[in-house]
Amino acid sequence: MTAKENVVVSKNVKKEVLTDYRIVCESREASLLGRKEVFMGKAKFGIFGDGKEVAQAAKARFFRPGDFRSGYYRDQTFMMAIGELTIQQYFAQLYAHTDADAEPHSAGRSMNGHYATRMVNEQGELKALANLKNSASDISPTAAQMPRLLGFAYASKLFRENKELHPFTDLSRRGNEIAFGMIGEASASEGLFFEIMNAAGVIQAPILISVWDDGYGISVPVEAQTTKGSISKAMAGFQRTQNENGLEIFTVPGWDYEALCSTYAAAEKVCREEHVPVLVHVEELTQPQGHSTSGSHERYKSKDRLQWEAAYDCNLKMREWILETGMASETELEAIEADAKKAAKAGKDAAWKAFAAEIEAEQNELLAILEEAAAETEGVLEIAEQLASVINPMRLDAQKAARTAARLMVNNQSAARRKLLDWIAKTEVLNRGRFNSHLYNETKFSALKAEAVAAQYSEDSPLLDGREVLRECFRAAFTRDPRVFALGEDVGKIGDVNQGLSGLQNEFGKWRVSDTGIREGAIVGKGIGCAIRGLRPIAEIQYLDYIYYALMTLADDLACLHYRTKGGQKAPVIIRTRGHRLEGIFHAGSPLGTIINALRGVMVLVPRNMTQAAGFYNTLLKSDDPALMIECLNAYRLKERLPDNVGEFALPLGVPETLRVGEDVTIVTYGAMCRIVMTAAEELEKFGIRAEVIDVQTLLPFDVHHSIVKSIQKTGRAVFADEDMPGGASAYMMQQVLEEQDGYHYLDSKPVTISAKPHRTAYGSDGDYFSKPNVEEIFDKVYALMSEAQPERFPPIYQ
Ligand SMILES: Cc1ncc(C[n+]2csc(CCOP(=O)(O)OP(=O)(O)O)c2C)c(N)n1
Repeated sequence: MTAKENVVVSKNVKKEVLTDYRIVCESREASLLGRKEVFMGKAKFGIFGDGKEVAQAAKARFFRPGDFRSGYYRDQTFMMAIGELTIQQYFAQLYAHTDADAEPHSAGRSMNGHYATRMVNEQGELKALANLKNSASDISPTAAQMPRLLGFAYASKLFRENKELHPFTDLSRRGNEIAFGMIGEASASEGLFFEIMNAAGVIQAPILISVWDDGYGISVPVEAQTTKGSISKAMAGFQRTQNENGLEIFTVPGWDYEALCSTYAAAEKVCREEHVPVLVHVEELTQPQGHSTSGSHERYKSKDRLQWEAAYDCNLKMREWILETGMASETELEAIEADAKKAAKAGKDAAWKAFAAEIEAEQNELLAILEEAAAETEGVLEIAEQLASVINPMRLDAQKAARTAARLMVNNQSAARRKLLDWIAKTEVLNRGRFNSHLYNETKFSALKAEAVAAQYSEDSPLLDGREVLRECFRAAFTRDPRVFALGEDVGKIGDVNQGLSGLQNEFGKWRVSDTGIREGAIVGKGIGCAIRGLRPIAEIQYLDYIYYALMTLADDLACLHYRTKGGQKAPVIIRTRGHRLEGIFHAGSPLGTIINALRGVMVLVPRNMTQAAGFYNTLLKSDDPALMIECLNAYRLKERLPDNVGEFALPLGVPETLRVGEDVTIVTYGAMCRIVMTAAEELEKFGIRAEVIDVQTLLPFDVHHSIVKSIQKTGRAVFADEDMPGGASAYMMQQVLEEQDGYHYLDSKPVTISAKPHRTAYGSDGDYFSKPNVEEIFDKVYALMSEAQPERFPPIYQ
């Protein structure tokens, strides 16, 4: 379907059109200058939005306060048109200015073209997003913007359909907000694109996505990317009909301003009013400067194609159209173009000045110190001269100079050396703030600052299945806060495959406890998008083994969101899953090494039972860090006592629990291994070996008070046991305790890790026994450790 209506030329229309023309010209000038800056060595890399300006300006006309964008690195014109990107900020990002006031999109952390709006204030509170124009924080992997795009749209669905959310007017106007998506046509080859578009069609989520089609994914043409060489043709089966839900699909040339405006007007209406997802395939776009500063497009585009691109440059076509309509004269347009050039240059110059001034100030301070030091230490003068001669210096130049000089001055006790060391210490703190802060929440909403509340038991506390303890925790959470909801495969009707949520859909309704299709990327995306919009999702991955489908989104989007916005956005989603031992290759996963290394930035919790899990859920729901909760797959039917305050008790994160006191050896473990290690410890006791068993409870954060080292001070021996592969999370725990906590000081024996075999778990009880650590293996390895130290007392068993 194409929608092209005549735009009636009135004074207002003329003003709007010329405003758009100014924006597209400024954006183009910024792109042209940006490329030059990279080639002059003032920035490392550049990727620009030239060739997509007109379509973006047209689309931006329909972006309202409360709406959300989830797009990619070509969207500069859109961001400028909605008023969320100034030219100065554009260049500040290109230079990697680390000041969030100068570069609010990422505080210099993301490469250029990666936009975001700041949704969280300095105190860590969410702003009134319903009144703001909001943009997700862009990431580079192609199509990675899709999962959270669905989440933004799903939140609108919830805000509209769930009446309990209507009072949250700061967050939504009853779900009238659209999620604006943008993606390149080649990126639409990714699985996530199809997964998310399918999900949007199923749930009828208000996504308005544009596919910017310039015919190439870097050098590979669209015919090699997409069936039929056209995403709108390939997606035609998703088109809604009179009787069936689906998507509304439009196609429109990307150089036809008038057609673009009318297409987006029609698209917005159906999307906003009816919550119908819309795909706008914007064809015939160009890329005047090629893909990025990494290479030139002349290498792979034919002469004909290049000629066509020059003739169909969208800015040029818009200009021709304005002249044709008589809306403005050649002279008026020339004036706009000249102004745009000036504005781009002024923005660029101001950004560079601000960026360079900070670096210069720090460098000048150092140069003064080095000059003083040069009088007494040979070689320092040369260092200072070299630093002073660097063109466009970076902070690293000053650091290198300072540290090289410090080496030369190691035997010097002068005042100049003191000043130099102070400068190094001071800038170390500053640079930590610039480059290493905000991996986790640093405000009062940090999960580490949530108040702990002890579990209370009375004589009446019933003994229940573990899954019932969890269910009572969830019931309390749903009752307490209407923003809390759970979703996932089999979560709704049957209350999850282990019935931790059973009956809760009946009690709270289908918008609070919802089934989803089998699409882990979409589940996690819903969680992330809804959490960014101020809701409190518990998004379930049915088994830990299936997290890999979502791992890319969790790692690339969720885990680094807080870091890459320097605290400008937060997504307090809880990813709930279950893992460790059960059965076979795909239901016994415990790849915690993989997970904790992929997900720094997410709290990773490994409770040994459902009561501990409940206590952690309560803590997480009071705070704003995202978390992955791994419940023990084989423990839902084990009996646990229900705390009387199941809805309030809250366990602190990063605080291990000693499950058994001993003096001979410390065994550090977590999750389902706790019970196995405890049984082994009982066996060891029979042979006079007293093992101290510590459950770390959370891997990220890990033992924040360094309590485990105290146990090793006592025992002199450390064993780290889990079900991960060799060198996985057991090695991580060893590194944390022996290196971070200086545990190596106290060791009398070699440290030991006990893990699963380096293959997946074979099926059946024997498969489990011979693949995962078992009681006998733990016994033998601990016994061998003691035998090595005291062979008379503990003679070798197998020799
Ligand atoms: C997952 C992933 N694979 C590869 C890349 C490298 N890459 C960056 S952009 C790009 C081409 C994207 O083309 P398209 O989606 O058409 O967008 P365009 O750049 O043309 O606007 C590729 C392959 C990437 N960023 N992410």
